[in-house]
Amino acid sequence: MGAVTMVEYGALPAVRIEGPGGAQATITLFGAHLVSWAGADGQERIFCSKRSALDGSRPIRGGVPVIFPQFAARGTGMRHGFARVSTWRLAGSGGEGGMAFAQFELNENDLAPGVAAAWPNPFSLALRVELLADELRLSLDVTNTGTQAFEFSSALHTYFLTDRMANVGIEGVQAGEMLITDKYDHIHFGVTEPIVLRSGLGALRLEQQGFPDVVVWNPGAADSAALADMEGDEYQHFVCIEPALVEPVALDAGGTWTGRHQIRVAA
Ligand code: TA6
Repeated sequence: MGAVTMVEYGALPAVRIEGPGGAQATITLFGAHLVSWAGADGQERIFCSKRSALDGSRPIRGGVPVIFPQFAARGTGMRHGFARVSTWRLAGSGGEGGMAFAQFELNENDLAPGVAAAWPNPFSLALRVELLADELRLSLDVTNTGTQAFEFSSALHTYFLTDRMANVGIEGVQAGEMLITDKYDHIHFGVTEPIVLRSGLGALRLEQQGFPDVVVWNPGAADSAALADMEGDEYQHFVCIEPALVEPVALDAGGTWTGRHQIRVAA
């Protein structure tokens, strides 16, 4: 329990965490991108496209992209920000008391020159990934290490593996259970209840703190066909449920913002 090893995921260096009861997770340094998670029951819970680039040339299609400092095209910077296309550092790992973890960090010195020039604010990001037997905990700290406030948005753009779209039900983002029949792309502002995701793979209970919003996305058949990094009917096999801070907020010099996401295998 608590083993953390370096592995390869495609052509990308990655960290594999082995947690209690056989739980495991894999996170690439490119993007600090969690690409696989299974709890003690061994069921993979995270979708990653078979056609995803896995060489750092493009964002990974699937997993948990870390979105920072911009959500989607809502700003003048890179779509969904630069964190998902930057190479993070493994800053710590370990485990005790039924939990194993790895922590990844990124600051302005890690950015490609063009990226740094476009967003000249000193900052530090820390993504901590904690594995329990039946639970994954993600925690993102954004720290302003400069002398002037900056604005940012963020999300943990989680692609959940499902069996078929027709079997997906989501509780907690709107009144009643939400079903997805084709393309769906919606920001639910101010979600405070836990969310339950049901599919033929079982149920997951999702909770978040710090992130005020939840984005639910599936491209549906037509948009999926237009995505070069998504294969055939893969859109049938995932839904994105993303804890998000969509409207930019100001972070004062020296300040830290924290967003958390817990995903638990439910009965
Ligand atoms: O979070 C939803 C969304 O903004 C959708 O509009 C959809 O385009 C998705 O993210 C994926 O974006 P990407 O840049 O990874 O293709």
